[in-house]
Amino acid sequence: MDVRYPVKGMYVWLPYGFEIRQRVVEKLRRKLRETGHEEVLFPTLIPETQLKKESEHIAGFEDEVYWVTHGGLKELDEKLALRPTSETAIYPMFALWIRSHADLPLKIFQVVNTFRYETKHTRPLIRMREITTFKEAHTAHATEEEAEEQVKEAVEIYSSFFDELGIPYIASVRPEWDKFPGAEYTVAFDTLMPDGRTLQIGTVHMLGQNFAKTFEVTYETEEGDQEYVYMTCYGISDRVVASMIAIHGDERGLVLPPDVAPYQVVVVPILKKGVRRKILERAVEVEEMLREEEVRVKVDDRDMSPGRKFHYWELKGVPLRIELGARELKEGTAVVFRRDELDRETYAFEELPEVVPDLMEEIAMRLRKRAREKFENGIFRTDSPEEARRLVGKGIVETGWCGSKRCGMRMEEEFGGDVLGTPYPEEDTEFERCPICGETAEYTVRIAKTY
Ligand code: 5CA
Ligand code: ZN
Repeated sequence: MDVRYPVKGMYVWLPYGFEIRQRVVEKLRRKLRETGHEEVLFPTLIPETQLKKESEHIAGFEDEVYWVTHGGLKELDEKLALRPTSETAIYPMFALWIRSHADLPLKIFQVVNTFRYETKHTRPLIRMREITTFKEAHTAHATEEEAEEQVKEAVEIYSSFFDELGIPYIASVRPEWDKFPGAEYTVAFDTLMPDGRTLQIGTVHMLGQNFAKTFEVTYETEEGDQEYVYMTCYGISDRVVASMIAIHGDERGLVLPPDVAPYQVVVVPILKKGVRRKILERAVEVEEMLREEEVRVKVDDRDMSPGRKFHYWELKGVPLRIELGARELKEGTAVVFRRDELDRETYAFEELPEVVPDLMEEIAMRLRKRAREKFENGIFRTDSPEEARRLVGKGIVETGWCGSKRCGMRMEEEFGGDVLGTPYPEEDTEFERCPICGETAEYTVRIAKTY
């Protein structure tokens, strides 16, 4: 991104980053379509009365809303909000669309930009005032059980999405004081960034009937009664790209999972007098061979030293580099360099169409495994408050909790982190006591320094 754009918290996507983003979004789109979600696109502006209708919701977002007050010089009759999220845009339309049980479940999503006047330190991809890749899904159901099932499905969709990108995560039920404004409860996905702080990379909210009651979203049951629907919503943003970059990257730059890499293979010809043309021809041959296997491949024939090209593509995170010189030409081989392990291996030229797809799969698995191991090493379990204080900041600390807000707040203060919540799905705690009050631990609770 170009971070020099002159509005705080707003950044410019550049072509290479944009292509990575596109592939990440497409992956998510596919998963949502496969599970019966349909894509829609709502307007960016929300009338003030509509935004303010759900009291808890607006209380949560009030400080973060950008307002459009004028059309040209004329003051608008009603202020319009730039959507901070779209519940209050979408649900009044749900009320019009949903008539009977036959219209349910309704599962839609959109990928849009949303606006939040964030007051915490803004950063590209992580805390933006214009969130440029806000994928929000919204669903309506006849029964509470079906809505609960939808929460589970959403958690599964996100889990497999993160898995494929090699992003490790844990899911937690956020504490009451940190749930989504207007929700019954929130399940959040957190990953661990290299500096020991967690990043919330996705959330699934059980909305119950709260918004349905506010916006009169009802349906006619088989018996002919009018009932409120149960709703869920869940979202993912640019933060997924941020965590992918931060978690897999190294001191040479990006390391991209082959799935979302704009180029999966770059071919660098190492030209030598006398055989220049032959080497270039060989490079193009490799390109064609791999393209046939649906590999995204590029021959870098720029007039630049091979060393500089190596650095250039390493910085960009291209998973595999094929080096072709006079020696390879003579021996009928190719040198293949792996970006993840920074390792070279020589293969017979004809083997490439088989070797390259295999290596890409291996790289994806290796990235995922390496990230998962590091993540597991950043999860600490302790029942000692001193230990907890020492470990918060190094990663995620799990300890016992009586469940009271008072003790939760005290943990935040004394341990110097935020309460991420309790494990999802719910599990019996291994801890005996709450380290603050000494009462029986009802839950395992997670605390970490957060972004
Ligand atoms: N309507 C619901 C579900 S879409 C909603 O708005 N949930 S949210 O507030 O939790 O946002 C969804 C996700 O967007 C969060 O889990 C977080 O990963 C991401 N997100 C939130 N604020 C920002 C921001 N300022 N910049 C980048 N990503 C953000
Ligand atoms: Zn307690």
